[in-house]
Amino acid sequence: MKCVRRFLFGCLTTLAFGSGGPAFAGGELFIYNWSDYTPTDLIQKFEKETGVKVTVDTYDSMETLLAKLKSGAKGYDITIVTSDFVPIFRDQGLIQKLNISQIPEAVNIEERFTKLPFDPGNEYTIPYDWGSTAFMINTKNVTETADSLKLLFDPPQSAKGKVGMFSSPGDVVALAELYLGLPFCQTDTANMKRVSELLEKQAPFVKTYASDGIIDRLASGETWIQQVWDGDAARARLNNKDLKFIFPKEGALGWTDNVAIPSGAAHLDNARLFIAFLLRPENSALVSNFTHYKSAIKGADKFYSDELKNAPELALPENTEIKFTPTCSGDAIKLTDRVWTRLRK
Ligand code: N2P
Repeated sequence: MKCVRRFLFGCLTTLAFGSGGPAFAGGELFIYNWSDYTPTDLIQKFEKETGVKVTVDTYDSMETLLAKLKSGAKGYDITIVTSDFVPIFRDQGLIQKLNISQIPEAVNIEERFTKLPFDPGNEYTIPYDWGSTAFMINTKNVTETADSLKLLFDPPQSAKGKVGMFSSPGDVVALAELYLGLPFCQTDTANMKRVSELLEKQAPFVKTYASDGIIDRLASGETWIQQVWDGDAARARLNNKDLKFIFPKEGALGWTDNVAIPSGAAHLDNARLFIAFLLRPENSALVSNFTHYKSAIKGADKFYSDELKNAPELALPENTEIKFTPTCSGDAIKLTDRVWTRLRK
């Protein structure tokens, strides 16, 4: 079948979902993704195969994405939502159903990623990649025993002004809860007071609360003890061999990042085309080889780079538990926000 741009909409569906091969669609696609998270080679390949012109815009946290979409921002066709936030976006009508049954490539999703509690059956999302959150140290400057989140939350005097934390209240509070041995999404005010006190005590050691620019900050030595995702840690280590990702004895936070279509997306067919494209193992591996997070697509591992296969950050020790963060209730989110406002005032 031959399609030219002006006849696009007549034949796009067949091209996107029926052929299993390259599809020429034309038009545009606007992606809103985490920073440092969209591989150029992936986008170039998609543009070449489809003739779609892609524009990528970035955010630094789920809170930023949520605020942006809630404020009524239109113009995005694809966004990436982290697991615990998916129900929040869904319930607020900010993302739309994918009609996954019309995307044949969906059979490529590893079975365990088709039944996750935040989106069973992949009604609203498909996995982009998945990973864990803990911390990284610069072994040249930090010589203390590094096996516990204590080093991050109660750092040595020598690391004053050298600690980096995320800018996302949810991510910071969840890791603090893990350290304190508290269940996630606390609604108990006494327990949240403990979280608050821990973070207030840590604050004088913190150089910056930011979730973007972490790879550079670690590699340049601006931070020595840094809250980090395992993939960003792997990428930072490539530029600074003194960096070491720590698997804390308390465990690490687990998450999946997921591709979703915002409500009101203007280029719906191209969004679906991009999703089908991402579901092909060789394309999902392009994501993983760049981000250094694992793919949830069957067969993608065959296309992993040696660097990714051997990354120590992804070699979870048997005794380290990954604890996937659930979606917090409105009350728990309010308490988290209160702790955060006090911390950042
Ligand atoms: C962005 C990495 C985001 C992973 N550099 C967190 N879900």
